[in-house]
Amino acid sequence: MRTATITRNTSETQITVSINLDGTGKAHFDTGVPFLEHMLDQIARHGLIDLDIVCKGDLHIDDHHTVEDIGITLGQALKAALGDKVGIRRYGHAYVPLDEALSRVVLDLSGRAGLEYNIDFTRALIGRFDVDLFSEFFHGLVNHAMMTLHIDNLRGKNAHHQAETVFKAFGRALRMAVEYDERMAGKMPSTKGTLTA
Ligand SMILES: [Mn+2]
Repeated sequence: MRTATITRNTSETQITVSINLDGTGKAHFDTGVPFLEHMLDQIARHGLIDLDIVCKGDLHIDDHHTVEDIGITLGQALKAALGDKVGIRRYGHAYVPLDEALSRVVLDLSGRAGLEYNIDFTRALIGRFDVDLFSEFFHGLVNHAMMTLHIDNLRGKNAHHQAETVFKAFGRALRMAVEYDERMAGKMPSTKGTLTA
């Protein structure tokens, strides 16, 4: 089982993330930001990744530090759990619809940080949640997981649907990329010989 637990403490947030890439989609969250938890649950369920995330953040200010720092810590946990990446598929992609909304996520566990983020949200708020924070979340995640991530919401009218299709597609794409490929067994999926340098 590829697992990791990372604790990250700053004056703004105290976070512990536990991850199992070979899980069943079991999830537990205690972050104080319900809509983010609804999105993290999509990553776990559709990625078949077990996730336990506990965060005490400065929510009296706003959700910003909590959402960004959960992205950072999840990225660190993902990188640690992936280890040397021998035998994995490395690339993943998925299209996910939800009613009128459709999103595409393509990723490469490349060892390099890069984010192309294209979501034109139709509203600034989903309930109490500021949609600007999704960009902060994914920047934090790719910068610490060291992955290349292309996110495109291709269409959508309902902002909840726009966000949910992105997170479901991210979960699906991540599942594909971290999966072991029988034909790649014992091999590094790179002609460079490493995906961690
Ligand atoms: Mn929903």
